[in-house]
Amino acid sequence: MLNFIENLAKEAGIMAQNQRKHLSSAGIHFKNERDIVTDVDRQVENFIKTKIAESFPDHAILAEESGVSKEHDSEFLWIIDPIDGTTSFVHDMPIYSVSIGLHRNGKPYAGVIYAPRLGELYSAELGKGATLNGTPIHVSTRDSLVNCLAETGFACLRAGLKENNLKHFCRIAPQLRGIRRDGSAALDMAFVAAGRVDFFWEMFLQPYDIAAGEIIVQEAGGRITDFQGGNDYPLGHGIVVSNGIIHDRVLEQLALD
Ligand code: 2AM
Ligand code: CA
Repeated sequence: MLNFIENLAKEAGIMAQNQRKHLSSAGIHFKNERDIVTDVDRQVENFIKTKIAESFPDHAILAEESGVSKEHDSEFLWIIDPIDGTTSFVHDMPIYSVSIGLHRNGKPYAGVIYAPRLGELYSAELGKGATLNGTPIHVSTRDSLVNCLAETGFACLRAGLKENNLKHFCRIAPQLRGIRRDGSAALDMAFVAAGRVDFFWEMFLQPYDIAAGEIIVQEAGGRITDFQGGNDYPLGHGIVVSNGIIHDRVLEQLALD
């Protein structure tokens, strides 16, 4: 199964990278003023869905651009973001990815994130560990904020939401070694799994932004909660992804006003 997902994510990522060369302004559409989708997002999503349907016709699929395609009573649900980091993709910045997650009986079962411009394939299956380009990965061991490199994002700003992440950013950023805003929640989670980044937090993400990242982080030994330390993520309560050691310190900071 994992082999199938890895090959699919790679093929999809290479398709996205190749099609980027032919993207013109006519291929860029506005979901709203700030939220863009390209013809390539749709093409890659259709490709992934078709391949899954060919091999697993009974499985249900949830995809960013087309929603839930089938309400089967299948135990399997595929959760797809054809391009995570569409803004970077459009601007020809390299940090974007294809994210394919698979749930079994409502729980993360497998996931692959492929970043074609980075040449990086992150992959995990329940109970089998997480890998980057085939090499096992594990979260970091850094245990104080002053030694941490963090990632965050501002999906809330694009959605025009009043409750935004800026106050958290202003409070937490000065306490850290460094902070990055790379614009792909899937890759932000992969970077935590690989031990490069010690934690990541964001508000108002969607299930397709985090489905593949969730199993990859879990299998790499990390921890994922909402801002209150519970399991109600990503919808409504934000998401905190960490090496586990620094997690409670981050929750404390997010609880401050
Ligand atoms: P996308 O590129 O697939 O839209 C950046 O902060 C992260 O938030 C990216 O993973 C981006 O995914 C996601 N994002 C941006 N705007 C969003 C929105 N309105 N709803 C959900 N996710 C969003
Ligand atoms: Ca997307």
